[in-house]
Amino acid sequence: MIENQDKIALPVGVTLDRFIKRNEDAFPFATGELSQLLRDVALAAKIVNREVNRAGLAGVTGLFGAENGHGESQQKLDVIAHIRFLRALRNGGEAAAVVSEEEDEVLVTGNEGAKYVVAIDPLDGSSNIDVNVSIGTIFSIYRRISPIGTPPAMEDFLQGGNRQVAAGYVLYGTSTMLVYTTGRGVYGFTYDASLGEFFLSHKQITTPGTGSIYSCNEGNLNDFPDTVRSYVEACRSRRYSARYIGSLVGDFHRNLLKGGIYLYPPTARAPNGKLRLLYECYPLAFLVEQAGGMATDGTMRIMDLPIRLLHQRAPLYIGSREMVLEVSPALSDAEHSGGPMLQKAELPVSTAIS
Ligand code: AHM
Ligand code: MG
Repeated sequence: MIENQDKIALPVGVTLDRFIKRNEDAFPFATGELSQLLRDVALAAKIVNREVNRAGLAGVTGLFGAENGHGESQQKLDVIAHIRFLRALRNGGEAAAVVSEEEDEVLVTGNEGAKYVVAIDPLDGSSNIDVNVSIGTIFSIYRRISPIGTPPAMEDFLQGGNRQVAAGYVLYGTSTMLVYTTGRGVYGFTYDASLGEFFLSHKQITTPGTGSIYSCNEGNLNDFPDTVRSYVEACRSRRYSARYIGSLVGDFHRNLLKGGIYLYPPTARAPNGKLRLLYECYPLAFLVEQAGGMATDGTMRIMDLPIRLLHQRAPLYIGSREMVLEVSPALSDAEHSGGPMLQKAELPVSTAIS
């Protein structure tokens, strides 16, 4: 799964900038644009981190008074984070277009010569903003398929999860972390605000093969499909721990490190699930697979799910491999009968940096 491991193994304590630079040097065709894009994301993350930390003081929590395109009320910080990331990506020059949870349409940056496009949920877990609970940013990067030098197209974003070249998240928690993958393992960086730097703190993250934490909104249990309801009941009877923040990044991050499963099944209110494929499910699926875990919609690998709409929703079962297999019976059967879909060798390989 992880190539060039020796070349990118650096002592914990290196800065994100240095790590990205060394990482880039390990790949002969690297031209530095993707590296710059990752630095732009990190810069915006620092700015958003500052806004999140002083949100109560600056009076920016609470509703902005508008609704985003999906009829969800926008929080002030959602809007601020959206603007910060957009500016960083536009001014950095390496993103031709951006899709954000906060806007219906593709946002064109004017950087027509850029090779990449970015899908982003600028501030996820918005219901937690006002109550000082962890929130996060999720991002996903594609190499555009529209000709470079021409306006970017919607198709650039509808390539499917396997075409991601990088993905990651920022967790604004007890400390702020940036975790990302370019398809060669998962690395975590912790922010030192006094120095204004992210430092490598979690080298080559691998997730436990199983765990004893399950994370879902159990208030919706009666709406869950039978297989999922039975699985949750099994978790209870095994005395697993229920842990659910209601911030996907926080729940995902905890389970990634400790072992566990996050579930957002279809419900009566959200028959296709609640989460968005492009900037929530795909990027976390890419990360979890790179860490040795698994992500499905209950019937197939999230990375293989076709996408037709920018803001398409999907059910999500993600985390430790054994646990996700248990709630995805068709895939489990395929694996046991030697089916090809879940072989580790099939982890994404379409991630060359150029
Ligand atoms: P958001 O993008 O509006 O913040 O919604 C996504 C969030 C996830 O972070 C979280 O896991 C989930 O919605 C919580 O949903 P619910 O309140 O239905 O449990
Ligand atoms: Mg979201």
